[in-house]
Amino acid sequence: MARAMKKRSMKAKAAKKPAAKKATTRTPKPIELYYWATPNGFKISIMLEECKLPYTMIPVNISKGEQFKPDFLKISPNNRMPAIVDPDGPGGRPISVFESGAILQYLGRKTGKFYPSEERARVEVEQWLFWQMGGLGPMAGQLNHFKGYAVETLTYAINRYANEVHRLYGVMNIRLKDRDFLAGKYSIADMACVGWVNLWERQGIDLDEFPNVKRWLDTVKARPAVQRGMKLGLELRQGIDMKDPKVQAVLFGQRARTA
Ligand SMILES: N[C@@H](CCC(=O)N[C@@H](CS)C(=O)NCC(=O)O)C(=O)O
Repeated sequence: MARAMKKRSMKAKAAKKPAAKKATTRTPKPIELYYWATPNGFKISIMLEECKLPYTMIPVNISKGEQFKPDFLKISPNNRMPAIVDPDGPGGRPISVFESGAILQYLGRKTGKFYPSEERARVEVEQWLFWQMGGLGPMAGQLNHFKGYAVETLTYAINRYANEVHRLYGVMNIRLKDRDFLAGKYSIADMACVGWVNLWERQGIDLDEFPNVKRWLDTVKARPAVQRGMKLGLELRQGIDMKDPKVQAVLFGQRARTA
């Protein structure tokens, strides 16, 4: 008797209990990475790998002009990769971001990783991130162009950019004299630079002149996520000749679009 009553009261209790919530662990939707295997592209593949964010890579073959496809231009109006679409953007709605520096900052804010929120630490990172975006990247890019791709040898242009790149390595070497990474701790600023510094040989730089940069490069390149990021999509570039006039016609001599 007592047992039966107990059973009934247990049943009644169970009836009062609110229905158990269904488990709501949903897998995050992958970020779409519009990408080609270049130092600017590596910045984002490295960050996605470092943060272990799920992503799908959508190749943008810049040697074939895929950066001019209307759907890509809606995401990246500057006809440059990398760009991302995050289906889980602010407010749960999709967001697209172009410009590698802005993407790194976005992913840093989204994950809280490699981009500190404390203002002083954040300013340290931003200074070196923008140093890369406005200095090392463009100067090394121009050097690469005049050294490797220009149809005529323009000594003045080569020297101008070679000197500037050399100067920038010097700035970096001094900065790294008493710290492991550009902003102290490993951050998006290091991710922005590694693909560019990795081209030191092609840039005509003697790394023995810049021992702190050399040590930094070895340390950053030893990270498994960096290795994965810098391998992404390399196979797609195989066999592309940047000196092919058809490729050069796509990439060089671009002028304003009207739409
Ligand atoms: N400031 C841009 C530069 C990106 C950039 O120059 N991307 C190159 C490849 S490294 C590109 O997409 N080039 C296509 C073109 O020149 O049409 C960023 O950092 O995202």
